Amino acid sequence: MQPSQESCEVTPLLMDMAGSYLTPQASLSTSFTSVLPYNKDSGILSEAEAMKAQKALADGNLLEVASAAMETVRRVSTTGVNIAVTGESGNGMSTFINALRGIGHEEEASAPTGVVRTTQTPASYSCSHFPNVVLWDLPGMGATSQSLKDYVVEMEFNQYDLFIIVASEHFSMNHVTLAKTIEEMGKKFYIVWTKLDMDLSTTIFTEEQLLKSIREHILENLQMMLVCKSPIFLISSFEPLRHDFPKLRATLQVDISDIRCHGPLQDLFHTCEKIINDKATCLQEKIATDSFQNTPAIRDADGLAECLKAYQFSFGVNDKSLQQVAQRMGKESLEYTAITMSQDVQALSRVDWKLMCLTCRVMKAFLFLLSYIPSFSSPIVQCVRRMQHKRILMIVVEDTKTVLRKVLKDSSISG
Ligand SMILES: Nc1nc2c(ncn2[C@@H]2O[C@H](COP(=O)(O)OP(=O)(O)O)[C@@H](O)[C@H]2O)c(=O)[nH]1
Ligand SMILES: [Mg+2]
Repeated sequence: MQPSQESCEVTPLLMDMAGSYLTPQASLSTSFTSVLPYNKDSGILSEAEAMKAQKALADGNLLEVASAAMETVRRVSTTGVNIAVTGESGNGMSTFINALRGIGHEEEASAPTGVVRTTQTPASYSCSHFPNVVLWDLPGMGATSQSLKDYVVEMEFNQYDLFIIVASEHFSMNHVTLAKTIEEMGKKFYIVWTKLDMDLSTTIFTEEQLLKSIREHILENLQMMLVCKSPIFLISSFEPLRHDFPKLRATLQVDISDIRCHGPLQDLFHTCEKIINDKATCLQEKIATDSFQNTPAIRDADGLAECLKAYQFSFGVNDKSLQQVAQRMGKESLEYTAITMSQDVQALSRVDWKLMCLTCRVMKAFLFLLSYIPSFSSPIVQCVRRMQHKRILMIVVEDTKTVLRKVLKDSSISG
């Protein structure tokens, strides 16, 4: 299956590696895979970004990690995204693409539409609302292939980042199977029910009843094949400002950004998580020996509040650092401080039962009584102290990961 030559909207499609334009013949002999216009390498974390985040975390500088995340998001914000529009012929796929692009079907750059089958090969279209996104108008199911399996192979479904399944008038078994196939590929898809204007003009129900029944009809069919819930939009391509069309645009905007950022930010999280875990292991080893008492920041090894502060500072989840991070992410400080468990030792001892046991009155009384038997006392006190410190350390480590997840999520949304 080759991409159509009928679309000239997305110029990179017709460029060869040297940047020169391919002749139609040359292009026709090029595989579909090789002409997908974007370099997926931009969707991974660069070595420099990983190094920067690693160093920042080792220094407990979460603000710098937040900057690294935002830089990554900025870099990948132009990564190409391929969206396939698929369905059955005549459902209104090409008309939907024109509506999404905000152009009429009579315009020269529009996707050809009509009652006869107009789309025989995949055709690509750019869209000014979504820079660096290619909308692929696929031939309808059954137009070219014998079976859905053939269709999926011929259309090279694995090349797309997101699918829009267009349906109208009825939601067929073909639509459901298509949805199931895409779901099994681990890809995201939307169901777009179009020609709503036609449904509304012929129905005997109120608009509200009609919308509800269409939605239920789609959901029932999807559930028959146990397809998970996916976004459903009820639209008319002739009224791109009404019904679910604005919501569809907004959802697309978020998902396109998510597609671009997901891989690199996941990489960044794993890189950071490893540093956090290594740092925790190192501190645990210190705690296991007596040397932790000599750690300058922990002057009094018994002072758990002091110990908590020292670990918070070491991982960059102290109040001041969280405030700075929140500010960098354009959020209220509270949004960041409220998600951490380790606000103060008293609060911590209430929510963490392990720490509660280690710091409760019974434990204190026990340690007090032990102090009358000095030969016993010292090793047991040391052991309890170590357990307390380890527990606090692990809570701070978990908090650091929680804050990190939020930083990555917020930076992805801001992108
Ligand atoms: N009333 C109405 N007609 C539509 C709508 N979308 C598409 N059509 C019509 O449906 C027919 C098939 O549309 P087309 O986009 O070519 O379908 P495709 O084969 O799925 O690409 C055309 O006559 C379109 O004008 C819509 O939202 N409302
Ligand atoms: Mg078409």
